[in-house]
Amino acid sequence: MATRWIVTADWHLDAVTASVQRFDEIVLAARQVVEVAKSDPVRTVFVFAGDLTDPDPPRCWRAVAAAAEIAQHLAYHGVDQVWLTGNHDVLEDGHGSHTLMPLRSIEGCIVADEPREYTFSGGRLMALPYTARSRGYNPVAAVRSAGPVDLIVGHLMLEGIGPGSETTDFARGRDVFFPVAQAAATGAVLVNGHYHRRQTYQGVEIPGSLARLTRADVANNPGFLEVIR
Ligand SMILES: [Mn+2]
Repeated sequence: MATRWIVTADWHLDAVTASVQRFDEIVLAARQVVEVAKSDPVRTVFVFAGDLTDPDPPRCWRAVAAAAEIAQHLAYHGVDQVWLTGNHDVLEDGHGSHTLMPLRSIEGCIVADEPREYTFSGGRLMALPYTARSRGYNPVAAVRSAGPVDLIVGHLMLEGIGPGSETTDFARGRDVFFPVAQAAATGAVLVNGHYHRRQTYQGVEIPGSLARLTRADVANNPGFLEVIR
């Protein structure tokens, strides 16, 4: 039986557009993605591909609370889930801290804050999260050492891609590149968060953000990915 991977990324629940806090509407959109995941829990894996919220603004707390509530809800309904850290989620504190840490205590919720493979009932996923410098890794080596996987999901950068709001207003952290050639050689479906416009770039599927976050995103069509594999 094929697995249904529901991939969503770049919620940026702390986002402010022209002085308007976007929290309420983005959480509503996130809950709709959750409803889709819940509609067929047995064969679904919910994947959050990074960038929940910056750790700095005080409003990060309600963003973390919303994510915890959603993760708890998914767990209650029996949906497998994995949450990757993005470049906005991590702190450079030397301890590998990030805004997804509280989700670790939810039973059945996987937080992928290091490169790793995960086995679910219906398939295998390799996570290539963005990490702080103190937890830095070589994505090329990580993919080369991977076993067979169905999906490789990252929150890294793609060389040569057209920049959007993730690169302008939402710049944060350093460049760590998605190992496109090595990942493609595995035969897995390739997915990467970070970029706010839904697109396919060099064979890598990008879900895009759940909302238009700046005026530069006006032509974006926010959504999520459903990968059957
Ligand atoms: Mn990002």
